[in-house]
Amino acid sequence: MGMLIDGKWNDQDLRRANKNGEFNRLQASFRNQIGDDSFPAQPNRYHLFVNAGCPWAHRTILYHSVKQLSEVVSVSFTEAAIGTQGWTFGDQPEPILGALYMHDVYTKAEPDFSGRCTVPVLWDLQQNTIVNNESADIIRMFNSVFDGLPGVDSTNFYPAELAGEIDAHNNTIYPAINNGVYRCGFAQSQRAYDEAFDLLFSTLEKIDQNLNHQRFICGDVVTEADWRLFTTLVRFDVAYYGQFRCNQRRLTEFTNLWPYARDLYQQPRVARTVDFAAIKGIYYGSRPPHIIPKGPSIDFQAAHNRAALG
Ligand SMILES: N[C@@H](CCC(=O)N[C@@H](CS)C(=O)NCC(=O)O)C(=O)O
Repeated sequence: MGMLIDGKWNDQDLRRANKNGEFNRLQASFRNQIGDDSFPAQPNRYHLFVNAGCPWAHRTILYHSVKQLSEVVSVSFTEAAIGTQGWTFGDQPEPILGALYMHDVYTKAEPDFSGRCTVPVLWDLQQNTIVNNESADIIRMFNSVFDGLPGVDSTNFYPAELAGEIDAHNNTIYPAINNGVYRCGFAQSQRAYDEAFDLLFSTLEKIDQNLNHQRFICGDVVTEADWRLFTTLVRFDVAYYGQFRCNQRRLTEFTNLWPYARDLYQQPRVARTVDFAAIKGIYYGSRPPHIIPKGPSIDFQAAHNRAALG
C-alpha cells in the first residue's frame, strides 16, 4: 500500500500491526472545521475525494447524497482497487487538481507530508488545501453546516437531545464493529484475531437484541449512529465475512440487524450510494490474486416490515 515520507512516496507495504499482532489505525492528520473563520460554509468552495468501496469514505458519500449536497460540494472518485501508488484516479489526472494519485492531493496540500494517504479527503478549492481527512468529522459538518443553502435537506442526524446517546453508541460501535472488522482482517496473531472476533460478534448480538423493540439505534428516528453502523453492515456479507474472516454469522442470519440494514438501505437517496462492485474491488481487487468473487447475491430491496416499530 505505501505512504508518504517527507513528501516522497514509499511503496513498501508498511507494517500496520503492533508487537502483539494487533491492527493499529493511525489518527487522521487534517482536522479543520468548515464554519471556522478560515473555512466558511460557502457553496462550490469544497471538494470531496472518495473511494466508493471504502466504508469511511462511504459515510461522506452517504451524507452528501442524503443531505442533497450535490450542488454545494463536488466529488471525485478514485478507482476501486488500491495499488503500489495507493489510490489512483485512473489513466487520466482528475480534473480538480490534475492529480493522478491520492498522494498527489496530500503533497499539494503539504509538500513534505508524512503519513498514509487515506480517503475521504475534504478539499478547500479556494485555499488549495485539505480541510479534513477524518470521515467522522466530515459527516458531522455535512449534517448541518450547509443547511439553509438552496436544495440542501435540513434533516438533523445529530440532534442536541440525542447527542450524548449517539456519542455513546459510536464509542461502542467504532472499536467493536467499524474498526473491529479491520482488527479481525488485519490481525497478525491468533490472539488479536480471536479478541477482535469475539468483541465484534458479541456487540452485533447486543444490537440485534435492542433492535427487536426499536426501529433504529436511538429509537424511532435515524441518527448518525445508524449511518455509521450501516456502512459496515452493507459490506459485511460481501467482504468482511470472507476476506476478513468475520464468519461466525452472516448479516443475513441476524433476526433484526438484517431487516434493519434493509430499512436503512431503503431510506431516500441511500441505495444509490452503495456500490457493490466497488466494495468487492477494494477488498478483493487490492490483493493478489485480484479475483473478484461473483457472490453472494443479497437482496437489500426486500421488504423489511420495520415501520411499525417506529
Ligand atoms: N480515519 C479515517 C480512515 C480512512 C481510511 O482508513 N481509509 C482507507 C480506505 S478504506 C484508506 O484510504 N487507506 C489507505 C491507506 O491506509 O494507505 C476516516 O475515517 O476518514
